[in-house]
Amino acid sequence: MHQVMGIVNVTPDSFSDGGAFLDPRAAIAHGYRLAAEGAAILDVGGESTRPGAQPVDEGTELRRVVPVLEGLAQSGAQLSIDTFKPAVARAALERGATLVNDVTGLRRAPELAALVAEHGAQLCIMHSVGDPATMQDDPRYEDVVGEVRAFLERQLAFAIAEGVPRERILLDPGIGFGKSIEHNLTLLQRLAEIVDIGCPVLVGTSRKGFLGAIAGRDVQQRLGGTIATNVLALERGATVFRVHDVAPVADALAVAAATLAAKWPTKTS
Ligand code: HH2
Repeated sequence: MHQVMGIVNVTPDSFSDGGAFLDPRAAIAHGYRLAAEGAAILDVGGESTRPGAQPVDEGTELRRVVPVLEGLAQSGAQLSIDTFKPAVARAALERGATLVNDVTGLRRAPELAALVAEHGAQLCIMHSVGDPATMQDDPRYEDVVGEVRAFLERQLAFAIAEGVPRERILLDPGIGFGKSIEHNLTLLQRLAEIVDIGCPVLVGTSRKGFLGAIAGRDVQQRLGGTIATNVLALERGATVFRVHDVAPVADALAVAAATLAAKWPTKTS
């Protein structure tokens, strides 16, 4: 059982599609396209978290995402809000979002957990270190998998204590967020140790820099690397796949899932 999460970046500066969907009509049309291509979830974000990105104020983020969430209400896909700001999460939850995707894993605003609980929504807790502005400045770990796992377990326990039922929580190792190429590869190789915590695991490798570094590709040419990493993550037990290119990744995952099960049709959501 797996789900594809399509990315809807309503930003001028996202690393791979910045500016393409800043106009709400373009973002809504893009969301509908991704849903038609097989995205069960649409992740709407109004602030880039790429390395070096500058913060966006709450008002700007709200103005970007609210019309898009409203426009996607009838898309048939589950709506997710990619934010760590409680006011943005609240506005999204009031407009039909049922998943809050927090790339700071409740570090920036622990009160997000109670807000999610109050709305009966789902929460994605992602591992990251520091801020986007500085997170790629020489990241270091003694044991990257152990440290990411310990962080996720700690934040999971906190979210449960704040009233979010365990079955509504997703965990994410945060590929590319304060990690070297080797850190990303180690986390993907040993993803089963994160899956072992017992919550559904979300992975986001789509078009990220380490894929380009390995294959020698610029940002628009990383679909092959995106597919390879998502298929391997599926094999290691991940269940939600956050991607820009929904159709080809959905096809790859469907074939990979059928192969792993030696069975078709396999349930895809
Ligand atoms: N990656 C990005 C943003 N949000 N959320 C989760 N849960 N996991 C991820 O790996 C993740 C995420 C970065 O990708 P993108 O949205 O394409 O870029 P930008 O942050 O520049 O908008």
